[in-house]
Amino acid sequence: MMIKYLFPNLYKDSWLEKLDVVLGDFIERMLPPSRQVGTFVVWGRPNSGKTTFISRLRGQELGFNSKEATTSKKKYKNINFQMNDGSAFTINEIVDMPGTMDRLDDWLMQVVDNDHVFYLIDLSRLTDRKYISQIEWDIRRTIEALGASNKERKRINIIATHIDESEFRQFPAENANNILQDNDVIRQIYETTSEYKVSGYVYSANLMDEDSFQRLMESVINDCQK
Ligand SMILES: Nc1nc2c(ncn2[C@@H]2O[C@H](COP(=O)(O)OP(=O)(O)O)[C@@H](O)[C@H]2O)c(=O)[nH]1
Ligand SMILES: [Mg+2]
Repeated sequence: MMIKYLFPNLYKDSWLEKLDVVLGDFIERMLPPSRQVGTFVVWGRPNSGKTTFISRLRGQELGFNSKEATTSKKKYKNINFQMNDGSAFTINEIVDMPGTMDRLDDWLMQVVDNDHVFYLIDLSRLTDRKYISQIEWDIRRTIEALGASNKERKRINIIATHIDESEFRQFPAENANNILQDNDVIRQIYETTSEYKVSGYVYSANLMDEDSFQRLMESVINDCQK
């Protein structure tokens, strides 16, 4: 720990080293244990918020690299995330993938291999017919893959981002989900999950807002335990 760096010459084999180990142990035990939540894989069409979502989890500054599109698959290990209520969780691995269509097959394999599956949709684009048919296609394929993999107990977690730029922005966050369920596109998604007997849930958030992100992760992590 610290002592090693403050007194490097005195440190080795001295009582300082023993004290250091004891202090380290003590501090470790005082910290709340971090829940291990398994591996995450995140996908969605370009600009749905994948990089922003992962940057927030990694405690990275937003916008640092979100301007440029992710062009290759990136994996991050052991992400520790501290919640505002003092609890913490560790994501064992998180996979960030390019949002381009040619990644669909790669995604479908990741869906089978990872513990938690997150597909992001941009709520502000739910009026764009072309976008709707793209996400409905991706989601149907994802649900099929889950259903066919003997992993149907695994959920599809849909995160509806950009709520602040959507028609749902005027509703208080705690009602957003009830209102969302009345939307045709969202209802269609729920119908697809029940058609394939795969469970799924649609969360919503403004990823640019710290509080909204915290609320989102509270529900997500709570549901990860089940
Ligand atoms: N207003 C708003 N902007 C967002 C939200 N999520 C992401 N953005 C912005 O949308 C753009 C695309 O996000 P990014 O994370 O790069 O998407 P990716 O292409 O899926 O990785 C960036 O300019 C983000 O700052 C959100 O919930 N609300
Ligand atoms: Mg990206």
